[in-house]
Amino acid sequence: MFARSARSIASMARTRGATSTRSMSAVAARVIATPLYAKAGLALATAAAGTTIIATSNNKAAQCDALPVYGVPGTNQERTFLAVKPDGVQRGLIGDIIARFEKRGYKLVGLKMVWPTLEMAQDHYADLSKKGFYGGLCKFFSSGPIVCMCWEGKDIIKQGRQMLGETQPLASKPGSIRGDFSIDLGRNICHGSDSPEAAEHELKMWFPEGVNDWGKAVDSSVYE
Ligand code: DAT
Ligand code: MG
Repeated sequence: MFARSARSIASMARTRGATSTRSMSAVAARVIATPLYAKAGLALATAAAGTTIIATSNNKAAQCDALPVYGVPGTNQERTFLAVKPDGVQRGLIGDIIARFEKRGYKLVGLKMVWPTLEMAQDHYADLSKKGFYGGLCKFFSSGPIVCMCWEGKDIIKQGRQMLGETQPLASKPGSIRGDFSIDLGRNICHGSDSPEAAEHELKMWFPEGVNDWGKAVDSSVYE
């Protein structure tokens, strides 16, 4: 059932890619709407390679976003929210972390740097609000910019968690991101959604403006 809906969504995306300027203007107007978190004055940049760019008459650009921001769980269009936390940014690990997912064959469909407010951190970690470490965690998460990413591909939610490693870096296997790059629990450098429900919540929260539905030319060399 998921595969069928994914196919129809994919064909919708293809059709949309060929639609007229008039219908694209409506898409552009929607995508250009100011993101919630950009209003905090803290969103620094959004970029993604290979985006389908549509130039509109007022010289702004936007992309088609036929899929919901959280993709289609259980298909090759499954999506997850991954973030390089303030410690990972400080330590210059953004490129290394992105490279692992790129080299594995996953597709980056959303990327931006955001300096979270304390309120944003509290919202992001709301499920941990009863824990004793919640206050310190939120304070740290809002202490500097993070890199927000939306990654797409088969089984990405579970595979993403495995590639990050265990919450406790000391229990993380060498070869995992946390196992290779971190030591202490409160400085484990990265975040990943732990379920389809979490991915939906987090992607809606961090990418209210949507992401980029672009076709990756080498997908036929990644998927059989
Ligand atoms: P994860 O980041 O692996 O999803 P989590 O959601 O349980 O783990 O916790 C969020 C972050 O909070 C985690 O990356 C590090 C921190 N944390 C978790 N357990 C902690 C603890 N017992 N003491 C201090 N910080 C903790
Ligand atoms: Mg978690």
